[in-house]
Amino acid sequence: MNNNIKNVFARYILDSRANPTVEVEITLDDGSIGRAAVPSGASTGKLEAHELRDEAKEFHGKGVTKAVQNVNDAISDVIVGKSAENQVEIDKTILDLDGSENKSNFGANAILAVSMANLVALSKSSKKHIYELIPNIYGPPSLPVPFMNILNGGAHADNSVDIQEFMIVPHGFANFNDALRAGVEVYHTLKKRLKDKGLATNVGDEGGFAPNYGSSKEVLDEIMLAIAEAGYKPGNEISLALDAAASEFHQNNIYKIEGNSLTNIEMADYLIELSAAYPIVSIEDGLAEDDWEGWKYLTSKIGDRTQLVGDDLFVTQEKILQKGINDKCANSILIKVNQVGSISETIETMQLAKENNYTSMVSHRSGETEDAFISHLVVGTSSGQIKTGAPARGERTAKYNELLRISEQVGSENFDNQKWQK
Ligand code: 2PG
Ligand code: MG
Repeated sequence: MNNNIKNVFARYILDSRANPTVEVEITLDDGSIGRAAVPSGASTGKLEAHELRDEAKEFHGKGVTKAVQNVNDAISDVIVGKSAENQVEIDKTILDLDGSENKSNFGANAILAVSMANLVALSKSSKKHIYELIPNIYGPPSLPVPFMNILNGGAHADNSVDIQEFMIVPHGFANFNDALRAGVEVYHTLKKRLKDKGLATNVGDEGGFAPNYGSSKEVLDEIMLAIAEAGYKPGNEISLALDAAASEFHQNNIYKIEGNSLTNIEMADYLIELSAAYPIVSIEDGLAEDDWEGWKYLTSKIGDRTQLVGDDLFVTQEKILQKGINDKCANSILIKVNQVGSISETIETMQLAKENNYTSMVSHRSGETEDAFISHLVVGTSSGQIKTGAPARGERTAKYNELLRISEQVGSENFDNQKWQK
C-alpha cells in the first residue's frame, strides 16, 4: 500500500484568541501530506474531552508543548506504518494507548489533530475531497443552512448581553450562495444601524457585533429590523436562532439573566415566550448542562416545533446523548469535534442522533484557526446546518469560503434547508 502513514509531525500555532493550539501534519508513503489544526472553546461543557495545556509560565499556562510532544513521540510511534484508510483503527489505537476516560493522558487536542490530519492526508492521496470520505449519515452530500452569529454576548464579548449568540438563519433561498449572501447583507445592515444609533460596532470572539443592550428582546427587535431593512422577510426567508449558553449564568439552581433570578421553569418559560414572539427556529443550551429537569420541561413544551440543541448538555458524546434520548431532553445535538476528540467518535455520535430523529448542527469553537475541516464534515454527513460565527474574521470566513468552493463541486442548489425544520 502506498497510503501508509510515513511521518507524523506536530507543532503549535496560534488560534484566533492568541492562544496556542495543536497543528499536525501527516505524510503518507506516496508523499501526500494532510494538515489539520484544532479549535478551542471558552464556554466549555464540564464533560468535554480534556484539552491538555502546559499550566506553565509561558503563554499564561496555555502552552501546548506536552500535547505536541505526545503526538511527536507516543502517538507517532503507534500509527506510523498504518494505512490512512483505517481511520477507525487509527483512532482506536490512540485511544487505547491513552487509556483514560476523557483523553487526559495525551490530550484531546493532540488526538483530534492527528485524527483530522489523517483524513486530510487520505483525501490528498485518494484525490478525493474530504467530504467525499465522510459517511453520508443524513443523506447524500449537501450544503448546509448557515447559522450566522451576528450579535455576540455572554462569555464571548465584554458587553451587557447575557445570551451568548444571536444568529440569523437564512433558509428561504433556492441555493447556498443566495442564503450566504443574504446573511452577509443583513450583517452589514446591522452594522450600519448600530453605528447610526451610536452603539459599538466592535466585534466579539465569533465576529458578531457586541454592543451593550439591556435585554434579549431589544437585540431581537434590532435584528428583525435589520433583516427587513436589508430587504428580506423575517421568518419566511431569514429566521432567528439563539445559543443561550445557559450554564454560564446558572448557579445554585438559579438563572441570573437580564437582572432577574429565574428558576429553571421560569427560564424555560422565558424562552418559550421569546420563541412565540419572534421567528426563532432553534434554541441551543437554553438550560444549563446539569439541569435535566429543565431540559425535559422545555422539550415537552416546544420540542415539537422548535429545534432544541444540546451543546454543553451532550458535549458530542454518544453516552450522554443516549441519556438525553432516554429522558426526552432536546431534539438536536451540537457537533464539536474537539468536545469528543476524534473523528470516528464524532461520526458515531451523529449516527446515534440520526437513528433517534435528532438533528445535528456542526459547529466551530469560539477559539478557531483557518482550518476548514468542519465545512467538509457538514457537507459529507449532510447534517444540513452549520454554525460558524459571523461572516467576518478570517477564521470564520475560512469555513464559509470553503463551503463556497465545495458548492462548485456539489452544486449550490444542493442546499438542504429542511432538515432543521420540525
Ligand atoms: C458554543 C461555542 C461556539 P465555545 O457555545 O456553542 O459558538 O462557544 O466554543 O466558547 O464553547
Ligand atoms: Mg453553545
